[in-house]
Amino acid sequence: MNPPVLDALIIGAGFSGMYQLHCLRDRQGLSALVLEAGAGVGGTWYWNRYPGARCDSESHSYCYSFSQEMLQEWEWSERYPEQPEIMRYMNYVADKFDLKRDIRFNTRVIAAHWDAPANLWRVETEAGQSYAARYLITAVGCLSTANVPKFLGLESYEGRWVHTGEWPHEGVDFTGLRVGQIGTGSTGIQSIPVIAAQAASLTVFQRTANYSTPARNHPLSPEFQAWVKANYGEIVQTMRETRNGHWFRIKDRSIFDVTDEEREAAFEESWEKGGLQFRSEFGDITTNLEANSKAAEFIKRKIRETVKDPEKARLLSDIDHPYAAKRPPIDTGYFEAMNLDHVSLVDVKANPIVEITPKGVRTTAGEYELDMIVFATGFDAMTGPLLRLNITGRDGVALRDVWAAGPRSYLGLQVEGFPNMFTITGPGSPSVLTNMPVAIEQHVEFITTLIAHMRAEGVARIEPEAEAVADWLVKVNEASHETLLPQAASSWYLGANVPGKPRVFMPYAGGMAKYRGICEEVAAEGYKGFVLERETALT
Ligand code: N01
Repeated sequence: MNPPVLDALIIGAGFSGMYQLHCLRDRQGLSALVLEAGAGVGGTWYWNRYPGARCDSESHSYCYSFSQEMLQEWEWSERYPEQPEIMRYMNYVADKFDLKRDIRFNTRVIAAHWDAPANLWRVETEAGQSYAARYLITAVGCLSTANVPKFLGLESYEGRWVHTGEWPHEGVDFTGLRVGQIGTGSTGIQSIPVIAAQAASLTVFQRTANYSTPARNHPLSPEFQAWVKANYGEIVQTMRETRNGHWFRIKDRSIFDVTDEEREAAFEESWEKGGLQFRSEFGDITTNLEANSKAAEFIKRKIRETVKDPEKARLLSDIDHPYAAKRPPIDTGYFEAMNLDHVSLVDVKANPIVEITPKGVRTTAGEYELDMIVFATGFDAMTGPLLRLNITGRDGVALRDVWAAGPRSYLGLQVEGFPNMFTITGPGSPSVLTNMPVAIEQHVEFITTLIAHMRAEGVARIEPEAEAVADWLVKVNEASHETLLPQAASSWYLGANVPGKPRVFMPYAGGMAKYRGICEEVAAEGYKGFVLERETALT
């Protein structure tokens, strides 16, 4: 039996999918359904329950801004929201807008194909259900496909292993265990101090040393909460105007405009304040290598001052890329945890991991016996969540093949040959270089307006022009080279963390504000760069 035809199918019930459902169903009056693999809302936060999981964006800016009522109603408790608090927030939003009735949980999409004669997307789930819809909207996030390196012998390991991005919901008790953790990215840096506080021993396997600045998390005072609520209009305005979508502005001064003493004082003050603002202290930190090296040296010195063991301090401060060329972590006691006697650091750049043995991890320097291994090894970022949906477009062409040499899209929103499919925060959009809710709201609103336009104008089909895709690819590439981002050889922005993945800089680095302007211009010029086919053209 043919499934009933919906207006829109949305894949994923995180920040993107929930807002998209609200926009299409409640504002446009369309029939829309969300298919979600997890048993609840939350997206990335539903899966990333690892110890210490907390957002690096400040809570009052890590939320939806579309509803004044919600901004006034919801109360964040700490400077950075912890995973359980974000889950409470997501459930609050879902309940407020009665979203769950149109979300099918425990429903993993395993394939989607474009049925050209019917002008529909047909979607299959793991449980064998079929769905059909006019528009397919992927809201699968950028960091939702766990990257478990294919280590030789993993299946022979007699202990337990877990990936931070697929953390057991019942939690993990490390008491009395010899734990090994592979990975020191934003996730690993958060989990290490928390695991160290419980485990009998913690062996950290570091491949690339990382910069980190202190988060300085704290409970929010009633005065700050009141200030935020009174000033939300201005805060949201700033988030929309800045490059990264944060609530603070990047300072409009060069590192070379100040004396050595003034620079040092500015860095010290910023270090004490904590958070991602550190990279915004001077406008050229992320664009000029010489300016960047001043910030990098400051952080490396702080690491050496904090870490007492000279060898650990050397390994942790021997960083091979410019500051913030990889996503800069912020931490709560990461370098301090390295001072604990039961925390050891293994350099797996000098002595790579050879295999996982039944007893633990073997590097070229020896074997480490472990009761548990934590993989904080990140994600098959940006393209991974989309490719695992097994999407085929016009003429049965697979997205996997179209993207074999790297993702190609127009504005990170649509792929040529995949009509009426929209990718929220897809590769080629600012997405991961932005405070995510800001990027998500902009994309969802663009897609909603575009669909409304199509319906009003009798447009049955939309996809980008080949030329627009080619031009956008050049722009994405150029924008990345205006920054220092491509200079980190092992960054996941480049796909370099997954062996065999094409090395292409995936997000648009021109800044959220500029991108928003480009999208507005595209819409104002009748969706320039898209091919819009009317109903009559199809009959
Ligand atoms: O992943 P990562 P993540 N052998 O890819 C190492 C967001 N996030 O989960 O750098 C040995 O950054 C790898 O080493 P290297 C944020 O955008 C947000 O930490 O490739 N090591 C690296 O050390 C972030 O950037 C928040 O040499 C291996 C680590 O594993 C993104 O998620 C919190 C290896 C992976 O680091 C991803 O962060 C957390 C191997 N074979 C994350 N393979 C908040 O805002 C990989 N590694 C809360």
